Parts: sequence; structure tokens; C-alpha cells
Amino acid sequence: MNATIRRTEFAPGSRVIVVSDIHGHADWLCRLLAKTGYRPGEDYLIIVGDLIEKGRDSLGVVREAMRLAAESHRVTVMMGNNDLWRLEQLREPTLKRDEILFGSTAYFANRWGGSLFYEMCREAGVTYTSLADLPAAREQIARRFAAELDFLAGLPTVLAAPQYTFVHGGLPCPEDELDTLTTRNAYDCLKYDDFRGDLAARQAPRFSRPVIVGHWPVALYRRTIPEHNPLVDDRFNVISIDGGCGLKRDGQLNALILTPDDGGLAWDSVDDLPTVRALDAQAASADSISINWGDNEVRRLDDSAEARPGYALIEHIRTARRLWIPDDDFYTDDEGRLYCREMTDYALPVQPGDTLSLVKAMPDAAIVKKNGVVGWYRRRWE
Ligand SMILES: [Mn+2]
Repeated sequence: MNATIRRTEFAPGSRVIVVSDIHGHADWLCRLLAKTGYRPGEDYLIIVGDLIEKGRDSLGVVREAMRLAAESHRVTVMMGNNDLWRLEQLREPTLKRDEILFGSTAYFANRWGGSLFYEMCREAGVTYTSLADLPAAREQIARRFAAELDFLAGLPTVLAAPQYTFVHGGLPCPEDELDTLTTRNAYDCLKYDDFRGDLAARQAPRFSRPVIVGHWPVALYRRTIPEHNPLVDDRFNVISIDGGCGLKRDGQLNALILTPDDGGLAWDSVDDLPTVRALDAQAASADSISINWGDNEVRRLDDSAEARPGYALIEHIRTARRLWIPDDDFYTDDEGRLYCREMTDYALPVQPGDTLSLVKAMPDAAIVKKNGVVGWYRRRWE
């Protein structure tokens, strides 16, 4: 599918709420909109793609997006790479796509407790046991869920407003060349990994108005202190908002709240981590590392000399930095390389009475999140 462009204007005095990468977290979307005080018909709402996959309720998110769009003309739902990926598998099948649908549906449903095709089959009572059975099941599902698939098929790739441009992954061209995108594959804009890194690598010019994107969890851009709040990049005029919902254990679903009249910008977020109350003050550490997917190869050091129960001493391969991490926060790839999960040695600044979200509790400390920022807290909480 080629990219499609939609243009819009915002009525004066209005608020624009932007959400991306809901990834099958229908309940998070509802909680987030309630938290922002979203007013249908008054506020604009833009959902910047990746409604589905990596959560347990992809079908629920598609239907909630359909309901929101039907409720108000000020709602724009946009395409994400996962949305287009599944749409093409269901609507424009090939042998290769059937193989991917078969394998990835089983993997995703097992890992995340849901997947669009899995949920559709479950609801429709359609079953298949082998790749040979899949085409018949797929055809039944495509008929039964025609309304949902029609909705996905109509989602635009780019939304251009006078003040901002919205796109799931990134823009491979300046704004004044947007029309050229309609001759390019939509994936060039949707599955645009590491958009800001690529802009830097190709020394791209600054966009003339903010380009608002999801797709790449913002935590991946932050190399010293883990943070899931929207990232405002003034160098390229990009605002990246993917809080890692569904992909990071400490991730969150962000809502960027814009007021186009005055260029105002705020945000809110939800997650489902339990919260605790800090009892003691803790100062921030001066120097830290945030280790993330894609740059998380480590080696485990012999820590017998200074054993700490429940922890392992590791060395991050790229930086040679050493840190103690929970001794179960590892995984190994097919070639036996060792990786740690998202990890940091940052100590969060904390005041007594602060509300902290508990990411991982250890006997003597915890990894916590405060206002979207993640780090260690080594004092008392309740
Ligand atoms: Mn994506």
C-alpha cells in the first residue's frame, strides 16, 4: 500500500490530544482519555498508529478507535506498521504472508496473551491447526470482520495540519515534498526505525513545524537516564511520544496535549504498575547509564568475592560499564549471547511522601518510576 496524506485544520481555542502505540491495551486507552479529561466533539484526538499487537486486546482497541471516530469528526485514527502488516495479511494474502500470519499469531498470542487474528478467530469460533488450514480460516475471518478491516484500510499514513505533521514512524522527506510520499510504500513512513538517529546520520534539515511520531519507544533514545515521557527534539523539530506500552515492563501510554493557538505542550500518561509511598529522601546519582534493547549485550562477571544475594554483577559490552542488576533480568539469544533487560544504575531523586510506581522490588531496594523517569530507590517505602 502506498502512503496516503490527509490534511486538517484545528478550530481556534481547541486542544489536540495525541496518542500512539496503544498495542492492544484497550483499557489503558480508556483510562488515559479519562485522565486527560477528553471531551468528544470539542477536543481533537489523533491516534498515531499501532493500535494492535503486543497486548491482549487488539480487537478491543480497533473497536474503541472505531467508536471514537464515529462519535466525533475531530478524531483521526492513523495507520501504524503493525496495523498495515496484519491488514495486508488478511486482505492481500500470499503464501509468504500466510506463513507469517501463522507463525507470528501463535508467537504473539503466547507472549502477549492476544493478537488480532487470534482474537478474531476466538470470537468467531474459527479454528485452524496447520498452515494448510489457515487460508480457509483467514477467508472466514476476513468476511466476518469486514467492518474492522475496512476501518483499518482507510487509515491515513500522514496527517498534515498547519501547525504540525503527524506520522507513525517518521517522514523520509521535508514537509514541502509530502505529496511525493503518495508514490512511495507506506512502510517508508510507518516502519521508520530510529527516526531521529536517521535524521542525524543523513544530516537532514530541521522540519519547519513539529513532526509528531510514535513507533520508536522514546526510552531507546535516552542513554543515561531511563525516561518514557514524550521527547521534544528541537534540533530536528520532532516530538516522539511512544512510551513503550506493551514493550517495556516499566513503559506507559502517553497522551501529548497540544494547544495549537499558543504552541502549548503538555502530557499525561497511564500504566498499570502498583504504587508505593516513599518514606525517605534520596539524592539523584551524578552519572548513570540506561541500557536498552538493541544495545543490551552484557557479560556476567565473577561476583563470588562480593556476593550480593539476588543480584549479579555485569559489564555492559559497548561501554564496559559495570553494574549490579537483579540476577533474573537476563536472556540469551540463539547464539548464546547474553543480554540484560532494560536496566539502569540511576538513583532517582526522591522526597519523603513521593508516589513511586514499583517496577521491581528487591529485598533491599527497588526499581521504581516517578513521573515517567525510572531508577533505583534504596531507602524505605510503604
Ligand atoms: Mn510501530
